[in-house]
Amino acid sequence: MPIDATQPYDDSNIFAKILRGELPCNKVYEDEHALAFHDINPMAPVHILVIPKGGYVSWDDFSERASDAEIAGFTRAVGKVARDGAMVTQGYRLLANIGKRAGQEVGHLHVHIFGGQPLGPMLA
Ligand code: DGP
Repeated sequence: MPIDATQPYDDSNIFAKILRGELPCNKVYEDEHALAFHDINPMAPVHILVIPKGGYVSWDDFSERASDAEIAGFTRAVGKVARDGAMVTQGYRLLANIGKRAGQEVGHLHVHIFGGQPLGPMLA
């Protein structure tokens, strides 16, 4: 069920549990600001989620409340994961769903990285 991204951050969400080590994930990358892991339900040959270590509901919340260091660190981590996955030459897609109407299911900011095949039209 999509979440209301205007609500305050609630650390009972699945990705907060992954960050605390209470649930497993198939980790791709981790640093001070970010954790990246494979999506449990991949929609492309490469489908990785990158999440910030801090508790932010959505990109909206993150861009408003996160420090410059968190924003820089997280943004660089997304780029690094894509580069390390050698997706840059073939192209890839970044996507973040924000709120109910976009179908956001987990109330902790996550950026999807899709790649490994031609991706087709944006909203298909
Ligand atoms: P979104 O609709 O943007 O909120 O996407 C949520 C994504 O999270 C969806 O592609 C499936 C993925 N997901 C949900 N639960 C888990 C989980 O427990 N582990 C992993 N790795 N991915 C999950």
